[in-house]
Amino acid sequence: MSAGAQARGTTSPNPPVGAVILDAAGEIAGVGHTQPPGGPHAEIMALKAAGEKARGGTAVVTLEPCNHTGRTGPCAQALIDSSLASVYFLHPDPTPQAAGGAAALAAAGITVGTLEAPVGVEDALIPWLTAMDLGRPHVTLKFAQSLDGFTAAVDGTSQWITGAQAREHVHIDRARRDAILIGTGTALADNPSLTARYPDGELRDHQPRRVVVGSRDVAKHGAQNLARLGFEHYATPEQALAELYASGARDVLVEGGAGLATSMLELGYIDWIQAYLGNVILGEGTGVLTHAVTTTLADAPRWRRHSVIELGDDLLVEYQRKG
Ligand code: AOF
Ligand code: ZN
Repeated sequence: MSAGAQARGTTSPNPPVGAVILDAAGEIAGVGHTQPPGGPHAEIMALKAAGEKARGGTAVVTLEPCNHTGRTGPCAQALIDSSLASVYFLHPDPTPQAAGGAAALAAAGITVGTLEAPVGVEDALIPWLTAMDLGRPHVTLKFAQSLDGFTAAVDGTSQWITGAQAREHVHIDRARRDAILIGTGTALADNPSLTARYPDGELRDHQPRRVVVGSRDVAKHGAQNLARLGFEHYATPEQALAELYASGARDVLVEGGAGLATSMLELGYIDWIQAYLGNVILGEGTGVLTHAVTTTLADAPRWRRHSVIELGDDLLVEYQRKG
C-alpha cells in the first residue's frame, strides 16, 4: 500500500501506516498516512479526507487501528464514530499499549478482518515491525558493485559504478531512512555528506541522521563535510544500534565501507540487502566485505529475494534475511 510508503522516514518512532476509506459503494473516499510523531495517525487523515462518505463504508489500514490515547486519541474509536461498516488491516499492532483495536471495533458491531500484503507491493511496515520485534533498528546494508562483484576499481575509484538513475534512487531511499551509518574509514577516505539530495544538488525535505561507527577519531582528521553538517559518532555497531533505537530510530541504512559491513553482518545485524549492480566489469578491485564470512558454500546462509528493480542500465536487487 503506497500511502504508508509516502510516510517513510518521517514517523519514527511511530510506524509509517497507510489507510484508505472506501465509501458504501466501494469507491475510494479518502487516503491518509501517519503524520510525524504527535500528529494524527493514518486513519484520522483518511477519515478527514472522506468526510460523510465514510458512513457505511470500509477502512483498509496497514496496521491494526490503535486503541489507546497516546500523543493522539484512539483510532478504533474514531472509526466507530464514523459509522464504518467494516475495517480490514494487514498487521496486528505488536505494542501492548496500542493493541486491542480489532476487538474494540468488533465489540462495536463493525466487521473486522485481516488482509495479506499484495505480492509485489512495498510493505512499508516491515522495518518498523522488525525493529519492534528485535528491540533494535531494522538494518539495511546497501552497496553498489560491478557485474563481477567489486565495489571499487584497482586504483580505488568507486564513483560511479552505477548510473544517474540508480544514484537518484539512492537519494530517494536515504530520505526514507531514520539514519545512515558509515564506518570511520569511509568517513575519512570519502569525505561524504550523507545527505538526501535531488539530482540538481538541492536537499530533499527529510534528512536522515548521519552516523559514523568505529573507534577512530574522525572529527579532527578530515571528514569535513560531516563535521560541517553534524554527525553522531559511536565506537561500535552494538552501541550505535542501541543509542539509535533508544532515541527513536527504527529504520537505518548501512552504506559501508567493507569494514563496517563485515562487522554488522558477522554480528547478525543485517536484515535486508540492497545490491546495486552497475553495468561494468572490473576483474579485480575492492570487495563488499573485508574477509570471508563463510569458508564453504554449503554453510553460507541464503537470503530471500524480495525484488528486482531496473534503473537504466543498472539493477537494484533486494534480499531479506530468511527466518
Ligand atoms: C494507528 N495508526 O497511523 C499509527 C499507529 O503516540 P501516538 O498516539 O502517536 O501512538 C503511537 C503508537 O500508535 C505506535 O507505537 C503504534 O503502536 C501506533 N501507531 N496506530 O492506529 C497509525 N502510526
Ligand atoms: Zn491510531
